[in-house]
Amino acid sequence: MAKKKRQKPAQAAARRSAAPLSNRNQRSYTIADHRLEMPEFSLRQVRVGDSVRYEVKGDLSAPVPPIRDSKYLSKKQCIEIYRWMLLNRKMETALENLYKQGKVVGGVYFGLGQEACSCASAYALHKEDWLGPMIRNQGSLLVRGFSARDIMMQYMAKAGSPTKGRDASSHFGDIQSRNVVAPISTLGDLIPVLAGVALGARLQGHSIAVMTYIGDGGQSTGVTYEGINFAAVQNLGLVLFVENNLWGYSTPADMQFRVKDLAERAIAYGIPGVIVDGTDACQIYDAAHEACERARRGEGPTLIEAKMMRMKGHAIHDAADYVPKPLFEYWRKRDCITRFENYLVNIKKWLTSRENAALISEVERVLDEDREFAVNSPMPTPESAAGGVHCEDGCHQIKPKYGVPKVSAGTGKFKQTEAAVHFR
Ligand SMILES: Cc1ncc(C[n+]2csc(CCOP(=O)(O)OP(=O)(O)O)c2C)c(N)n1
Ligand SMILES: [Mg+2]
Repeated sequence: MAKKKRQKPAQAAARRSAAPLSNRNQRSYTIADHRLEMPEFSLRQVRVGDSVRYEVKGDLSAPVPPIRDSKYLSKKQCIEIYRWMLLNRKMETALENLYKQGKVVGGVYFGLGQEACSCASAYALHKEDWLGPMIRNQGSLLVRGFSARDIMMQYMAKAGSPTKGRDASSHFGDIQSRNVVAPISTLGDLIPVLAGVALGARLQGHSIAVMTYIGDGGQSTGVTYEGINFAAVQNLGLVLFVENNLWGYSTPADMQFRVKDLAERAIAYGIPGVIVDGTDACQIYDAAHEACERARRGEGPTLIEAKMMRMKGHAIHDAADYVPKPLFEYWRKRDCITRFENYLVNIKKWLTSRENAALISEVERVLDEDREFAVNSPMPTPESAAGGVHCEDGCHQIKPKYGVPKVSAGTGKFKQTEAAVHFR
């Protein structure tokens, strides 16, 4: 009889670790992934002499996926979002030209390829909700009620711009009527600020949605962790879009984090994580809408990872030469506007070619008018430079938006008072 070969200890250990764990030791978590395509490719850094370049590995020949039908959007709403996306893109093209004409003060930042993410996300907000956009979310600002004229004047530092020419490109908001917190350049810092807005609203008896964005690069910051964790622990209505556009400056996402999907980070915060195709406006809207509804019900934050590609350099000064060309070609075929246009005109037949052409030329007309107005409007006077820094009329009151509640001892219920916060 053949003798049974004795296993070496290392082999036995390997067999043990490959054996299925009992249910008691095993945990499973769910990340909802709404994409109709799951691209699998990776970027590798290659050193050639003194220089470095990136190589892309994976199948880049896959057919372009269809748009996923929205569970919530009507025909009219889809067309409205499409219009915002067109305005977003055309405004940024106009800004690029104004920069080349020497009319812009400072740089220009683009959200090319990310218009669906900006516009369809902000479209899910209600009037009483809040938005904290980042530099590429100029489409979100348009949806929230700023005009292309405001944004172009801001870039040209005109007297009539939101900051009256005192601050750069994206650094403006509106806490009075549009509920927009000005972007904060320090990456991640908007997250605790927006969580604080939700907390403030809740102390005043309102559960609202507060939406902000962070990039694949910016999500590595410590304050991102602190902000999301605080919102999670406090059950605040934070809707965080992690815009994974594959690059942070010239650093590819593969050199930024080891998790497969950034949505997986949600598991460690104990909140829902969702993945969407960032070039599909319907997927973006549906995820944003569900997260906002959850927020308004007081059920806490949601992390939504939107996968897409930054289709230009970091800003206008960056030619993005380090991006492998096949990657651009792959994502250009997935352009969010071309795909949405095809969906509306050819798939759903919600727009005839003629209606589509009329819509595009109406957007161009509005933009031309706004650009002319912005170009011809005056620069600020030198004397005005120091204005608006300190309160000029003595002390003023900033009234709480929703009224100040008081937590009465014992009941934990809110009572309204007439109190207001004084700033001196
Ligand atoms: C805390 C912090 N570190 C560094 C920077 C400089 N910085 C500005 S944008 C940027 C890259 C951001 O990449 P990502 O978060 O992926 O956003 P994207 O530009 O791709 O939209 C860096 C490093 C900063 N503004 N804040
Ligand atoms: Mg990025």
